Amino acid sequence: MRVIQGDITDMNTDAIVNAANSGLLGGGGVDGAIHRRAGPALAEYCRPLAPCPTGQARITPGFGLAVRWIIHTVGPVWRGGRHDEAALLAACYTNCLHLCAPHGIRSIAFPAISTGAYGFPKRQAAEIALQACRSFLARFGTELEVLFVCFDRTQHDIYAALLD
Ligand code: AR6
Repeated sequence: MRVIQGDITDMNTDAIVNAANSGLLGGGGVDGAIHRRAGPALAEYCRPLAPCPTGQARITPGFGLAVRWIIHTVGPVWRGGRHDEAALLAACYTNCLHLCAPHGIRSIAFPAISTGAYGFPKRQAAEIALQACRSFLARFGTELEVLFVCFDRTQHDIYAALLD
């Protein structure tokens, strides 16, 4: 597991993860950036895969992106922490990772799901992300490379400190 600062649409891992909404047709933030660079064929492909419930994941080709696969997951909207937000966020990471082996994915890049428009506290979200991925790797995925791509310095430094 590694953290880097950057734009997830520049990654050349086997797969990148999109922080989508249940409609899967694009939006703002990382979702908007991915749909813009992948092109309109992505939304067309996504249409029959919707709705995607919170915590679950759907896989599509990468279309105009350098990656072979995009895994779309829907993070929870932060509503104070008593609405199962932590478990749902952990499920996002775990469900994305479960799609890797069946699709031959050996490297995957995650954004900080739910920490933008959905308002999840950044440090808690990073702890959940790392914990979910760490448990998954311990159980199944010794070969899998997991990258956390942080758009801003603050988020990067939170991950870096936790990974240390
Ligand atoms: N690369 C990496 N990280 C990014 C990028 C990028 N290009 N752009 C933003 N981030 P958000 P959410 C970071 O809002 O909170 C959308 O409208 C950003 O700094 O993209 O899960 C969807 O359609 C933040 O840390 O996703 C949904 O409706 C993190 O990505 C909703 O927002 C997540 O921010 C999902 O909200």
